[in-house]
Amino acid sequence: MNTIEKKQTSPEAKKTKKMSGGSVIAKTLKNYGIPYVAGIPGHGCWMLTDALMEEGCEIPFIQVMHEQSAVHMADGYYRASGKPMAAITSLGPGAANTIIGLGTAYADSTATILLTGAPATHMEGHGVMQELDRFHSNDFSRVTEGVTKRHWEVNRVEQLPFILHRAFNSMLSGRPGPVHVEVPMDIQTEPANVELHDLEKRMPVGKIRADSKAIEAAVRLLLASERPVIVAGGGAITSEGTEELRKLAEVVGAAVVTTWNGKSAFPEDHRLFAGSVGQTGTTNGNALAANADVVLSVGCRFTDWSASSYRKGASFSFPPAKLIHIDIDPQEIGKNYPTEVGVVSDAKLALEDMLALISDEDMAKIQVKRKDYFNEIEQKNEEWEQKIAPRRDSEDSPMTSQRPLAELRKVLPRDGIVVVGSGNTQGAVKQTFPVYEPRTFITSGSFSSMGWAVPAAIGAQLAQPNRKVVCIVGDGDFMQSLPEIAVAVMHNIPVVFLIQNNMGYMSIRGGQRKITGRHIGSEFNLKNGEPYTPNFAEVAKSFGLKSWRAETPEEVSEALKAALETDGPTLVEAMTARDAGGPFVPGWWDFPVPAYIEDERQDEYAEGRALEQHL
Ligand SMILES: Cc1ncc(C[n+]2csc(CCOP(=O)(O)OP(=O)(O)O)c2C)c(N)n1
Ligand SMILES: [Mg+2]
Repeated sequence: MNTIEKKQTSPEAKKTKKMSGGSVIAKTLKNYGIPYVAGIPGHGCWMLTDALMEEGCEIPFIQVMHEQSAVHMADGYYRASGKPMAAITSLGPGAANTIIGLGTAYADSTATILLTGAPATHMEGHGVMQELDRFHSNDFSRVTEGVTKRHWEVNRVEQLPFILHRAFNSMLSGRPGPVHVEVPMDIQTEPANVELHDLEKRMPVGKIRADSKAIEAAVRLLLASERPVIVAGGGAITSEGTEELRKLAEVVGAAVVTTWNGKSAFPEDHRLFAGSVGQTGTTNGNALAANADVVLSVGCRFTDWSASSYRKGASFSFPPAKLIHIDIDPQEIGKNYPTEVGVVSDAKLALEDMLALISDEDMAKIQVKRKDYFNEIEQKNEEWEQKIAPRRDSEDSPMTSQRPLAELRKVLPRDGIVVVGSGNTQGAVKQTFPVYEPRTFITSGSFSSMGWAVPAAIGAQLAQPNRKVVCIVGDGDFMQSLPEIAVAVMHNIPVVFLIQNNMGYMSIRGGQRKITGRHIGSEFNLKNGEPYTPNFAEVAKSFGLKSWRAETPEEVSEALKAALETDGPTLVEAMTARDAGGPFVPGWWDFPVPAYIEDERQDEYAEGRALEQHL
């Protein structure tokens, strides 16, 4: 993917065992299976990127237009494959540009390794070009403290094998997350005799498995329950436990609901699928989960968004419902809700262990006992279908946010992947775009970063070159990383970028209007009040993508078909309505109402807040 001008290595140089710090890193990344490195070279990382051209160290380099995108790309790669890729940047601004990338990966627990350059150790603190030195010499690392699982500063080349196996162990084991290694410029160039470490010898055998008492208690509760609901979070997908999840749901007769990151953990055309939970969840999902007597949570941490800010009866009711909470991270157990059974385990293994305790006889009894419950799930699903149908099937032009999604679903294969940005599109896809296989829906669920979707989709396509990848993104979100479409062109990465253009931050305007009845800074307008937008299809053409601007459902449908058949990146700009185009809001969200509003909105807020169960 990159052009590597092969360096001529002299026979003497080949004989010596000494390697520069840069080569130690490049060779280790290669040995540990890193498939791509994304980033922007700068003087602070010259010898890190240079080492990627050394014999035996070659890893394709994808240059991006903004360092944040390098981390988002690695994040998308991990979410689509479960495998990490790396990002490399220079020091100073290049390194600082990665912070939102790291924060996004940290919030959603995705494994990514970032290497940044730093001033040479003998120059630290002197105000080296691009150094942050006033509070503390070479101070960038501390900036990453809140957004990484761990970080390391390298002081000697000899430390590198140790630091690198620690970094890989940290990002991949337990609850995954992003790690950062800072490599001073002299360490990148200095030679040393080092022995590289095998990663297999530095990783545990197997994964964390639950205490058998916890598994027995969980199964007893589920078998005795009347209205069980399984909440699938991102951990169900990360653990590769979706097959076990489906089997357990069938065996115990539980409805399954998903969170942002849990979407795609369960096939949405399965009779036990009951939508999603939270503020922009679905009516069926929220109603069933809020009225369950036993909830089994699989790799979900109950964010306020997924739990309707813990308002009793909106998405959940603990108590009276009893919670079985499976999580790899013991700190999540009991954090937001009291648990009946807290299970610390890899989700797949816990589900496997639970299945092993359930007999055919138990299963047969359950199917009889759940007859009415199954009917209720079906009926609630039908009610939701009736609610979304008018927006999804609307013939309006400009279109609803949902209509282009309906057209896309018709033409995207079952294993096609959608990578979804923030704003109205994020909620609309969650509610009205069914997915069927794990890792086919990817979104920045918790940090919900604008600017993430475009590079993340490129990363997902790199991870899954044989699948269709569609990036669904609002115009505002798109404009935060628009230049990255150049990367897709240069490397011929065939992502379809579906831009929903409603000329502004309409999800934000919706919230502003709802709470205060007015809005500021959310519409894109000219001075005279006329709506403003660039023509994204034309912009894309000038970048070298085949593109279409679609005003009607028919035009979107035709454009998407053509885009998916194109061998190379494409862009479809769907013109969507500023009004009445957003997702439904079946849940609740704790957003304080300002004191100067003195009408019923204050009472509604106070009433909701009084019902919150998390304190
Ligand atoms: C980096 C970042 N800044 C601000 C926000 C807050 N925010 C969430 S959605 C949104 C608007 C998104 O606009 P667009 O992509 O056009 O989608 P729309 O809401 O119009 O559907 C904003 C500003 C965010 N999520 N991320
Ligand atoms: Mg918009």
